Amino acid sequence: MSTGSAKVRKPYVHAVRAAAIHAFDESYPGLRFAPVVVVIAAYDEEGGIGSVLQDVAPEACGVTIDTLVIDDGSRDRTSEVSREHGAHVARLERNCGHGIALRLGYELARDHGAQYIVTLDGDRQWDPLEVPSVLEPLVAGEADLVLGSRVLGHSENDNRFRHAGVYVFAWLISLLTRTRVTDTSTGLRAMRSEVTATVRQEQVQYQTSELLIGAIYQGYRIAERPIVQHKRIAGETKKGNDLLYAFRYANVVLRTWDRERRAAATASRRTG
Ligand SMILES: Nc1nc2c(ncn2[C@@H]2O[C@H](COP(=O)(O)OP(=O)(O)OP(=O)(O)O)[C@@H](O)[C@H]2O)c(=O)[nH]1
Ligand SMILES: [Mg+2]
Repeated sequence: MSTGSAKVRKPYVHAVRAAAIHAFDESYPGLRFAPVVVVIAAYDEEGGIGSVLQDVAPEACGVTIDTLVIDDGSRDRTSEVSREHGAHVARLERNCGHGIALRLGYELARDHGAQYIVTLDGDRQWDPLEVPSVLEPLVAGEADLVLGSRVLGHSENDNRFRHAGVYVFAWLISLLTRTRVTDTSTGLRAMRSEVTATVRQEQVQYQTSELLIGAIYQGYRIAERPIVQHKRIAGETKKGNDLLYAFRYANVVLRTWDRERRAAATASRRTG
């Protein structure tokens, strides 16, 4: 289980990623994705992934949807179950971490023609039936990154510490970036593919806030839609100790904010 610190550099990641891309290209020669690709990073999620995939509609808001599962070194049948449910699958042969798995998914989606990328988790905490709700502002051209917000909607999570953290980090990021957001770690997000290419991303496990803060500083339009967060339907959490999680998340928020505001200031000086 990889619950390691924010930017742990695993020496094998580069080779494992390259091998996964190579194998994916061999499995799907000439692949051209639908305009929307739902990307799911999954690590030992054989119990939940099928249920997630079966409820992703093949079309929403007038655009067709494909699914892409990044199997992050699972030791169970995550890849097989995903294929049985119609997903494209790229497999990292060793566990690399949620952020690395998602970025591989973004890259494959972009390289094979996706216009929009939606993220979900493999444990069905985020409801595939709500994909159209976050997709709608994108397709309407009203936003570049849409967050599904459990604060605007509802959470079935009974972990009060984690739930309080959602409010605290929303407050902090809103204050730092002067952009009102209510849910910064949501797993249900929709974005223009371009956002995933232009925003700097390095985090291995706390990547949602990094992408969000970077997108805000690059001037992308952020929107939120109410959604429901359910309880994990199978398997175990991969996130580890809550206090450590909160501490590391805060660290990532502050460092990313500092990095991105400096980068934005430099860019605006250059353009005069
Ligand atoms: N944390 C973690 N998640 C991974 C990793 N690789 C892929 N994932 C997937 O990332 C998604 C989120 O992980 P979860 O363990 O559900 O994290 P979470 O939703 O914040 O935690 P819970 O509320 O306890 O479920 C799941 O689909 C995981 O299978 C990894 O190395 N670490
Ligand atoms: Mg989860």
